[in-house]
Amino acid sequence: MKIGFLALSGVRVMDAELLKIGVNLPGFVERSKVIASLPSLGLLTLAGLTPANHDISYVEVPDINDPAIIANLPGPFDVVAISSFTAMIKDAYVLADRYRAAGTCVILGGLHVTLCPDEAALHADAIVIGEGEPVWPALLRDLETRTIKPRYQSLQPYDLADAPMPRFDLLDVNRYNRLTIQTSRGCPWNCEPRAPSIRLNPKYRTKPVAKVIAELHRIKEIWPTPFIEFADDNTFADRRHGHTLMDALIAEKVRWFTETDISVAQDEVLLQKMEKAGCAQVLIGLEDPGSATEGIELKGNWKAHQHTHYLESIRRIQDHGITVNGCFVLGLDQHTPESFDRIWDFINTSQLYEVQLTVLTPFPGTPLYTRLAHEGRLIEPTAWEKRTLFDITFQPRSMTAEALRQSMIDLAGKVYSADFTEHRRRQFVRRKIELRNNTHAA
Ligand code: B12
Repeated sequence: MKIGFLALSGVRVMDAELLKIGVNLPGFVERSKVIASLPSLGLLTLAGLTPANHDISYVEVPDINDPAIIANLPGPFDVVAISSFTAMIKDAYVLADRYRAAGTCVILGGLHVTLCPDEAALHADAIVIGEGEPVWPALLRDLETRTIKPRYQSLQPYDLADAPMPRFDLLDVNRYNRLTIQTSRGCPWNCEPRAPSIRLNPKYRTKPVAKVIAELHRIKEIWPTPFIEFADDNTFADRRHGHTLMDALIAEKVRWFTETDISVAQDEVLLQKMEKAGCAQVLIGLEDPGSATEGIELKGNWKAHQHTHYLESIRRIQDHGITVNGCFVLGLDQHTPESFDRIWDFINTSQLYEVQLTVLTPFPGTPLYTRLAHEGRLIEPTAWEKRTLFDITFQPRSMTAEALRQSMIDLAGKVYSADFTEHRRRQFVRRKIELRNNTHAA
């Protein structure tokens, strides 16, 4: 069969003013360029599980709203497999409907399909709920024997020891300035608004380090000095695995970025290993540096008790030459316009190298969505295209939606101004030089 693995590329923000801030300010231009160019690891993984007798290709469909793109869709294919995040799902449905109208069999899977299967089923010959690997081989066999079923669901957590080699070789590697490798799935901190791999299967699992390194070697075959992003929810949640991974990575001489939590700052040996292993940046969900994080995480409020040592932790990590990208969630129930002054003060004194401001986002299928729906606080409950982490899709508790939007715009204006961005960069470099001089002097 001729199979097309189709990803909808790029990033999205619907609110024109937030978009303008998002793409115009220096900190963001840099980041959005980087972000916009990552392939779909989910589809590359399924391609890796597809037997060689099939003729497969990986295609990124740039903008489905462009008539020229929709008129010249890639193909022809016998089957297309389309991946889904919530913000682009309506585009995915347009794409799916077009292919089906042309007689192509359409399989839909991914996060949004898992969260809203009944809706997705209206646009596909078959949908896959949950992780793709456990059901993909059977689904392909059913396609060959024309016995395809409307739904496939994987319930058991997939053992990452069995993970196939993603087909990085299908990529036009010149399009990307980083590539992803997944080292774990899930996160033990079950945060209320988060909608990543934990929603595919709740069990936290790690991939054997040898497999991670083998994937890196495969990437190096097509890109000898790659920049890697670990597509994890929390790379160091299993500390022992994290140490083993770092031990193996040191010899690889690559630069990389990942997401983790602030507790890595307490593990000096791990930080030393991360530095040696080429860690360029860690993204850490600080949510709100005040006690307002109370309630965001559903397991013991661990994050709420961390803010007192955030500043010290950020310094410790950055003293290892690893920049911290502090991620703040705006619009929490406790937030009033005054909270934004407090967040700004924190950012200003934190010496954070990079800052990510996002708005609380009720993704379907999350505890946050259920709670806000129950409280009647969702604005346009199914405006999936606005689930971008920037657009405001709910009624905040302690301020109006417009006040939240304006406060966000004002804060972003300060945080991403050319001067402050430059100041953050310089601070980091100055501290690096200071530490180096101290080491030489000692
Ligand atoms: C890398 C990444 C990106 C990359 C690459 C995206 C891509 N095309 O895959 C970029 C930077 C482009 C990106 C963009 C965006 N992202 Co993003 N991203 C991630 C990140 C960090 C890792 C995703 C990943 O690679 N997972 C690993 C792979 C293996 O998992 P997977 O894709 O889910 O695939 C598995 C299954 O879902 C299934 N599957 C997937 N597709 C298909 C298709 C078929 C046919 C089948 C059968 C199965 C199947 O099988 C796979 C293997 O089990 C996650 C956060 C995280 N830590 O998980 C956020 C995350 C996925 N992103 C998110 C968001 C919000 C966005 C943006 C909307 C941001 C924006 N404002 O533009 C855009 C939307 C992009 C789009 N085109 O739709 C949210 C999505 C929440 C949701 N419910 O939709 C997440 C969870 C982050 C968060 N804060 O919550 N993102």
